[in-house]
Amino acid sequence: MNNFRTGYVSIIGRPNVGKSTLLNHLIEQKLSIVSRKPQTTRWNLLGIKTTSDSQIIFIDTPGLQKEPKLALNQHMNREVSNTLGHIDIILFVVEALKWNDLDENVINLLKQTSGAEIFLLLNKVDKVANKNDLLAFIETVSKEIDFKEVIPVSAIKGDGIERLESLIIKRLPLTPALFPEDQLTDRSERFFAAEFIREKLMTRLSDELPYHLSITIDEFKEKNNVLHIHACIWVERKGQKSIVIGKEGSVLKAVGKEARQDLETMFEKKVNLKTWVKVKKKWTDSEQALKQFGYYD
Ligand SMILES: Nc1nc2c(ncn2[C@@H]2O[C@H](COP(=O)(O)OP(=O)(O)OP(=O)(O)O)[C@@H](O)[C@H]2O)c(=O)[nH]1
Ligand SMILES: [Mg+2]
Repeated sequence: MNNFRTGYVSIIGRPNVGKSTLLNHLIEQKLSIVSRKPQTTRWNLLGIKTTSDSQIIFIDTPGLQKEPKLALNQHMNREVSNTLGHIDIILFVVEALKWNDLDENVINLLKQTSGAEIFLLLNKVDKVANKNDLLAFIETVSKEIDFKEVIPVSAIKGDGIERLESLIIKRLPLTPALFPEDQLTDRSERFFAAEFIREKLMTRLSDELPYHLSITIDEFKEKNNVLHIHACIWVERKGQKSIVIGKEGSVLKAVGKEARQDLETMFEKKVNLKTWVKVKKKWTDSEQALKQFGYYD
C-alpha cells in the first residue's frame, strides 16, 4: 500500500481537439460524449482509473472558449477554471500541427495556474503524414510553457496512450486511493442518459441546432429489471422543435433508438426510453433556465 499513487489529472484544451475521445480511451469505456462539432462537452466529468498500484482521477472538461457571451458558454469556461485549483497534472491537448488563437487562449489560462505539472499532448498524430514536422511545432509551442512531458498521441487509435499513462503515474503523489476501486465516475445514471441522447442529436442535426439543445431527465425508474427513462429535449424556438421531431417523428425515433442502445450497453439492462421536445426561449442565456436544466449542480 505504501507505493500506491493517486492524483487528479485534468484534460484541457480548445474545443474539438479530442479531449473526450482521450478520456474514453484512457479509462477503456465510453463515458464522455464525442462529436465532430466543437463545444460538445458542457460539464466536467470524472473518469476514475484504478489499478493495483494507482488511482488516476481524470477530469474531462469543456473546450475553452474565448470571451464567451452566452451564459451557457460562460458556464462551460467556468467548469474549466474550476478544475485548476486542486490538480496534480494538466494534460494540455492540442491538435498536432493545427495551432490557432484558441490554443493561445488556453496557454494564457495555463500560465496563471500554479502547482500542477503540465504535459503537452499532440493529439491526432494519425493525421500527420510527416512526423518530422512535429519537431518544429513542438519547439514553437514549448517556448511558452515549461512542459514536463511532450507526448504525441492518437486518442482514436490509442497510439501513445500506454506511455502517457505510465508517465502520469510516475508523477502522482504517494497517497492512498480517494475513491472505491470499482467507482468509474462521479456522475449519475441520469446524467449519462441525458448526455447520450444529446450526443445522438449532435451527430444527426446540422449547423447551429445542437447548440440550442439541452436534455433533462424527468423520470428514471427501474421496474422488473427494465429502466424506464423519460427525457425532455429543450430547444429555443418552435421551428427547432419540428426539426428535432423530424418528419412523422423520424429524427426522434432514430435518436431514441441509438441512445437506447448505448444506455443498454452502459447499464447492462433493458431500457425503455421516451422523449418529448419542449421550447424554452433563450435558455442558453438564462441563468435561471441553466439552473433548472442542472448546469450548476
Ligand atoms: N483523426 C483523429 N481524430 C480524432 C482523434 N481524437 C479525436 N478525434 C476526433 O475529433 C473530433 C472531436 O473529438 P472530441 O473528443 O469530441 O473532442 P473534444 O476536445 O472533447 O471536443 P469538445 O468537447 O467540443 O471540447 C471527433 O470527431 C473525434 O472523432 C484522433 O486521435 N485522431
Ligand atoms: Mg469533449
